[in-house]
Parts: sequence; C-alpha cells; structure tokens
Amino acid sequence: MTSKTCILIGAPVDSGKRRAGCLMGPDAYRTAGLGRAIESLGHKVIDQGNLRPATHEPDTNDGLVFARNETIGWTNRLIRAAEEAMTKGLPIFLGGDHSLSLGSVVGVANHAAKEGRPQFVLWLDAHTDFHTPATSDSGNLHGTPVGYFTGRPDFAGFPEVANPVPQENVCMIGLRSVDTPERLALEASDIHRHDMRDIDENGIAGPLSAFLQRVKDANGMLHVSLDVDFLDPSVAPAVGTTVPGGATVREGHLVCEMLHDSGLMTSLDLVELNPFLDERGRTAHLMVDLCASALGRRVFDRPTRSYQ
Ligand code: 6HN
Ligand code: MN
Ligand code: MN
Ligand code: MN
Repeated sequence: MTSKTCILIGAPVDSGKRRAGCLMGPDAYRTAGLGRAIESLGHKVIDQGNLRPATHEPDTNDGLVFARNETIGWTNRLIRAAEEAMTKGLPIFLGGDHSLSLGSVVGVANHAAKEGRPQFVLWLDAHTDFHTPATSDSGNLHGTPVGYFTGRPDFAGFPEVANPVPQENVCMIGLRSVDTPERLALEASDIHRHDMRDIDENGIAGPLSAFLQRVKDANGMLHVSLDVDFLDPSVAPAVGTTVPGGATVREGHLVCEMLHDSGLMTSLDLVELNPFLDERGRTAHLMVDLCASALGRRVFDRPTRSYQ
C-alpha cells in the first residue's frame, strides 16, 4: 500500500443554502475519528484546522441568490488552500455545504494545469449541482459548483475560473433529483451522468470502472466530491436535502474501495453533513468509514479485477 500525506482542511461553509448546520461538519468528522481512522491505515495526517472565508462585502440577501458575497469569500479562500495543499499531499476538504466545491475544485484544477495534467472530477450526489446563479430556482449556491468549475457563465463577482474542468472529464453517479434547467443543460453537455435507475439496472461498478480507466489513460488528477445525500437517507439522515432511493452502504463502500484500488484519487471533498440532523453520529461515522475505504481499509486483499 502506498502511504500518503492526508491534509485535513476544515471548511465550515454554511452559506450555500438557507438551512444552517453544515458549519459543524468539520468537528463532527474529527469527533467521529476521521484522523485516527486514516492514521491507522498507515498514512500521515496533517490537520490544518478550520478555514475562514476571505474578506468579502456584507450580504444584503435582497435578491434571490442567498449569501453570494460570503460564498465568494469562501471560494477565494478555498482556491488558495487547495492550490497550497496539492503541493504537500492529498487534501480532504471537510465540509461544510457543497458550495465549498466552487473553491476546492477550481484550486485543484489550477494545480493540475501547472503540472500539465488533466483534471477529472467524480461527483457522487443525488443532485447534479449544475445550476448557475441565473438558472437556480432556490438561489442556493450549493446547487451551482459543477456549473462554476466547468466554466458556465453568470458567476459575476466570483473569482475567474482559470482552468475550467472539461465537461467530458466529469462523471456524476447517484442522480435522482435534477431540476429542469439543469437537465436541459446537462443533456446538451458532455458530462457523464448515471442516475439511480442506471445503477439499479447495471450496478455501480461498471460505470465507475469505465471512468477510472479514462482517468488512468489520460494520466489525470482525480478529485472526488462526496455529498452525504448520494447515500440513501435511511442510512445517512444528516443532510438537509434528503432524496429517497439513494446508494446503499455497500454501494458507497464499493465506490470507495475501487477508488483506493485505482490509486488515482488526488483530492476529496466530504460535503453536506449537517450534524444538527444526525442520529447519534451515525452519518458522520458512515462518512468516516467511507473515507477509510477510499484510503485502503478492506476486509481481505484481493487480486485486481476489471469490472467491464
Ligand atoms: N447539493 N437543485 C436544488 C437547488 O436548490 O438548486 C438542490 C441542490 C442540492 C445541492 O446537492 O449540494
Ligand atoms: Mn451536492
Ligand atoms: Mn446533493
Ligand atoms: Mn460514463
């Protein structure tokens, strides 16, 4: 097993939607033993503590888009944090809501561009988060990160996306709640998308394996963004945007185990955990266990196999 330096970056972002609570996420992961779990797998852990947003104008919240300026502050701060951490190891962004990925993904993509390697993104989520501030019905910016880092327009005031992630390098798995403007834009895009019906009919290993092969063939960097609501709410209740019919515990682990076996993951977001909604820490513990699987926890060693 290759030992890695994992850099824990607490990002208590709570500005991406109106329901509060994700700001407690980083400390819930620490309380659930994330650092110890990663160390027990033979990796080095550097916990950088929690970030704060960069200086920003106050929000007035008199329009539809909620907490735009605070989210711009977070995006600026997270781009820098991601660029820095990528030179030192494998950053794990402890959210915080999914608007943190406006910053984490743009930052890691800037680093990949410096290295001359293509950036890929695996999006594990019930939602596509492909809105722009102009298409969002809710005005909640946690629904926009994929739109932002792939270079969609209408993000006035946000930092410029110097190295947009090419659409064909993005793979979404777990989809089951897609707004009409997102669906229309996605259908016109090259983003790879796998809804829950696809998983029901074909299993989760096939599409993931095909995607990982493309990352490998391109010598790509791979950012993984794991939204709690990728999982079924019966096993992961601590999220504000629950959608029934999500991934099972085993489907979640299989994805993470395959990520580990591929050796391709270079950065990770753990997002949308709202500890205020949890039941005795079970969602936080499940997310810690999934992260451990992605970093090498397993029952038995097995020869590598192809799932195609
Ligand atoms: N998430 N599509 C809905 C909206 O408000 O734009 C839900 C977004 C969910 C965000 O998954 O991080
Ligand atoms: Mn999301
Ligand atoms: Mn979601
Ligand atoms: Mn695909």
